[in-house]
Amino acid sequence: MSGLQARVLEGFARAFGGAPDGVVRAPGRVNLIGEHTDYNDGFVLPCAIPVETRIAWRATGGDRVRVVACEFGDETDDFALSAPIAHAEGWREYVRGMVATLIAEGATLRGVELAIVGDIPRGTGLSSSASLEVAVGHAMLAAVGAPVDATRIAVQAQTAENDFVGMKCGVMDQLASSASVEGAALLIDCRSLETRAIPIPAGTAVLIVHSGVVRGLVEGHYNRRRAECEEAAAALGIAKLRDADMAMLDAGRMSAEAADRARHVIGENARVLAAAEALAADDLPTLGRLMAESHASMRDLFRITVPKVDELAATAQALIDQHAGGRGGARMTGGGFGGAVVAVVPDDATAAVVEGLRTRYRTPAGEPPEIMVARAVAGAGPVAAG
Ligand code: GAF
Repeated sequence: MSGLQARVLEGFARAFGGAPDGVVRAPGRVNLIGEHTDYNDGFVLPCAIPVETRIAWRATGGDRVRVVACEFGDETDDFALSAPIAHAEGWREYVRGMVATLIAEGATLRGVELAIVGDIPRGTGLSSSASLEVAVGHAMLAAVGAPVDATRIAVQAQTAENDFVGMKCGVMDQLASSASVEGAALLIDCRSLETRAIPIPAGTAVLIVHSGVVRGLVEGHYNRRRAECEEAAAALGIAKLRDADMAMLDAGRMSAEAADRARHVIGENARVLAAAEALAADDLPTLGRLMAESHASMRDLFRITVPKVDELAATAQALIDQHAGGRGGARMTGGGFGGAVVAVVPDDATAAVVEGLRTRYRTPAGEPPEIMVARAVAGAGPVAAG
């Protein structure tokens, strides 16, 4: 039995007594390329990673949702399904937001007991909140025997985050957690919500390297970038920057800053599509070049990197050039202002790149970086008993 499975079963027994009716899981994600494109109706290329939220659930009937968060010292929550669901602090807000959204969208839910565990590092941009929302959705629907549609539950999780929590994120994190395919990255068209699994070639590793810069006050920065994109689209007379092209930006219809944001989004969408083709063709030099261009665009045009993250991405790229002859690349991943760098590296160079990063990079606290060598896992679903 995995460590998380044992923890969730023990946590359930401690809080509620006995055994759950079932266990569900929803993974975190890392984005290979396509940053701040999702809410512009563009393209992204994330993959789900082997860290996750796991929830043990038991149907109790009646009206109450009773929850224990085992990673938070067994803190609890308890609320009714039949009354308006009030806001709450911390992890409770995501649980309540997802339940409120399911109800608002017509689900008939019944009372449950939920025990939550997880191993996604918080503050690193690996989508712990999206995975919590998606896992709660799976548990609530499983408890009433309702089927789960991977795309619908992702959009409901996004709605919970946008309208209940107040973070105006796009759909990438939730859809990656919900619909990813084992061994593949997921090319998502965030307008149509169509997805295409792009197999990650055998012999290729995905490294996630934490800069040690914990993302603080991110929501304000993030929501401002989103508003700037909306302003740029409005100035161009279009609904979303997906429909913009570089030629439109020369007409001088907006501030230099807004034009830079739009330039990033237009370039990044093209890079995602090219990166998906490169990955599918096992063309790691091209993928690496696109990742480097993406990082430069986030730094210079979208302005969401910080100096330590720039240093880490440059260090990783130099090591990939040195040990893999440029077969692979590195870039900041996630919403920005700290967090992690993702690197795609051939297996034969992984040990040298990891060792080099531990030797050459120091976090702001003076430590070597935390590094995860990840494989792409499947999206959310029930966990088999045992
Ligand atoms: C965060 C958001 F939640 C995503 O929707 C996405 O916009 C990402 O930042 C940036 O690409 O993870």
